[in-house]
Amino acid sequence: MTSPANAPVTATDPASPPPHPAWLPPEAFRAIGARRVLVHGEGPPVETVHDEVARACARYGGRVERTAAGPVDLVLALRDSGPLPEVVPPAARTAPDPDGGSPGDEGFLLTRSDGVTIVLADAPVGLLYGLFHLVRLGEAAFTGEQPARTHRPALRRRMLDHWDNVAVHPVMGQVERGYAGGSIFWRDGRPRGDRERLRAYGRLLASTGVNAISVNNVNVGPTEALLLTERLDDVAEIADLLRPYGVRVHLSVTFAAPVLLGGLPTADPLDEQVRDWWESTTRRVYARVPDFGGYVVKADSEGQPGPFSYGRDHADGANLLAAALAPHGGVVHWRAFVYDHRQDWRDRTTDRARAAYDHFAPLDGRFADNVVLQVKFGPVDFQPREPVSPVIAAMPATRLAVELQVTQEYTGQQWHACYLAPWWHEVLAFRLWGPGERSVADVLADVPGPGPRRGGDLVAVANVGDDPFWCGHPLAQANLYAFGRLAWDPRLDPTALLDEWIDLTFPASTVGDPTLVRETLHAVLDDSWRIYERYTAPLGVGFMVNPAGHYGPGVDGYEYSRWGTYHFADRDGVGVDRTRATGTGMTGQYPPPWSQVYESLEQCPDELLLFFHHVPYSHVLHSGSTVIQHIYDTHFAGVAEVEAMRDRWAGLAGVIDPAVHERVTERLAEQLRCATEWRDQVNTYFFRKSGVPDARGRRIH
Ligand code: GCW
Repeated sequence: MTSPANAPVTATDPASPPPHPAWLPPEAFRAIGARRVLVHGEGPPVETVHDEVARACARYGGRVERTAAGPVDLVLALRDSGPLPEVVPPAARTAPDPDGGSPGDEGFLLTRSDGVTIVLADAPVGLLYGLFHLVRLGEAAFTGEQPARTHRPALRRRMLDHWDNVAVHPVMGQVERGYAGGSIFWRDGRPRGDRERLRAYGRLLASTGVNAISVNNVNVGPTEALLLTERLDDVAEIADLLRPYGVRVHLSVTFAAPVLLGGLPTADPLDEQVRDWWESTTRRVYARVPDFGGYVVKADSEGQPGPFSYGRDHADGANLLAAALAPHGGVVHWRAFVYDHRQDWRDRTTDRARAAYDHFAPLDGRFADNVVLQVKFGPVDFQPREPVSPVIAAMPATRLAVELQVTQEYTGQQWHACYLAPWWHEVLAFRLWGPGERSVADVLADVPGPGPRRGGDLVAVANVGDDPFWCGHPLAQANLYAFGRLAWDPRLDPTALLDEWIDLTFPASTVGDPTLVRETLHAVLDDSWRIYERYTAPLGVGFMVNPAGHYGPGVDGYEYSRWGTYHFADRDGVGVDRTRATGTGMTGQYPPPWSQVYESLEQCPDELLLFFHHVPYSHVLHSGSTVIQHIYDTHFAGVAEVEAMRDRWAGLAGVIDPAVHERVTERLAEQLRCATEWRDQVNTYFFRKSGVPDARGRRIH
């Protein structure tokens, strides 16, 4: 058994075979490829649409043309590209846009009448999104009459951040928190030049609706810093490859760039020369990459430089970069992940979970219009269970991005099957001001109501690498897929998204037993995030991971460290007191009713109990179980469920692609080993601390 720590990094070079098609195998295009198709319009993404359709038609017997020469089954047309082709039925051309809104920059209108399916868009990329919508529909796109419906993304920017290093970092490697081999962009300090792989990636992203990526780690090292200036050509090359897919490129930059790259004595955001340097540097970036997206900045965070060094605050810092980007239409994603990473564990007054709010909420109203404050979804750090960050409710005058983690740093590192869409859905659907009020998704989508009205982005840390299956774990592709789809429409149901992904990735005609495949994938993935939660840190307390790589258990791994992630277990109880009454007061950062709900031991939801409260092991949960018995029960249950996942998966042998089957089988074996280790360490730890035996008499070591 290969363990994650010493798993070989899969290297491929430009000449290597193309990676796994993921959710876009040729078969997914069968319904379109069998039709007579007209593609009308110009612009790079329209060419992409045409090429996709042409490839599908060559395979499945249809035909594609640019001007109608006869009857067609499908029209994909840009509305402002001259008169619409004759074949577009009069009803479709004159029909007002439903919902009163036009497709806009990225949307499309879909209708079907008189046997013709019609996709109309106002901008080329809308046509591309329309095409991929048809791919998802398959044959259903070509049946019956369909009234006109406009599809538009709920969120303006749907972005993946790559924590890829250009040069291999001595500790973090080529990709920080990357679990899928090397970087698709960089290798050993150079661009890896695998153009086909980048095109394939752009295609996958466009098919889910992702429209922006950043191409380097937010921890910016000396080599990475140069991408902004002398290595701009490397960035431009990526931008050129992704442009046809409607994906704009952003860059992580270091706040110290004026010193490091510009030779200035300071990076003080209020210094005139520093301003000039950012302005001229940014001008050069746009001269080279006209549709450049903007900068991503991790400042004063975990050792990265920032405005604090100059006695300035984060509004000063963010606005400096925003001013340089504004004339070109760019944005700065300024991360709110600012906390004291050198805290003394003896100091009970400092609470890392408070930090982002304490730093940023007072700055609301001071950020320029093109600053997007990028907030991790929870107050601590991408844990499998945390409350939603109170910052999202606290900054009505600031544009926000909520940051998720598709890469499975704390959720099994792509060795464990862990379908994260249900978790993200829960976060996005969380009603920040209580039942009936606006959700996180509403804030980002700028749905009217009290509270923030600036709209925002959904951003996630990417999970791909040069692994033949893109993600190490073939089933982790579902997370990448679901992220893009949720960013397009946060109301989508995670189970339905899994079905979409299954339909595309395992088309019925390519597998032995489609029903068995669907049932097995649901059995393995539907509840996998909750299963992961069960065998890891209990009741929202978080961490308990091995500090070396955040994989596997380490109950006290962080307990006496400087990182601010403690559980405070002793012989009597466990949990972090964040109440206003007796703890750090973090509950007061939430608006009502949550400020009261989290404060109250009686009302606090079980799954967050130990995040907000320190309780005795005998404390009785809403579930009726004591805390200690809950810990034992969930850990035994979690491992049993992983066993069941493994057994279910075995039933797909000979039914799906053997390479996929084998890879997942290998990963499930490791998941079971690791889950067992979690169970035994956590249960034993709490048994030894509390002395309370398992009420069911199971073996605890
Ligand atoms: O979760 C932590 C990771 C760091 C990461 C940091 C961040 C890029 O362990 O590796 O650094 O978050 O989000 O900046």
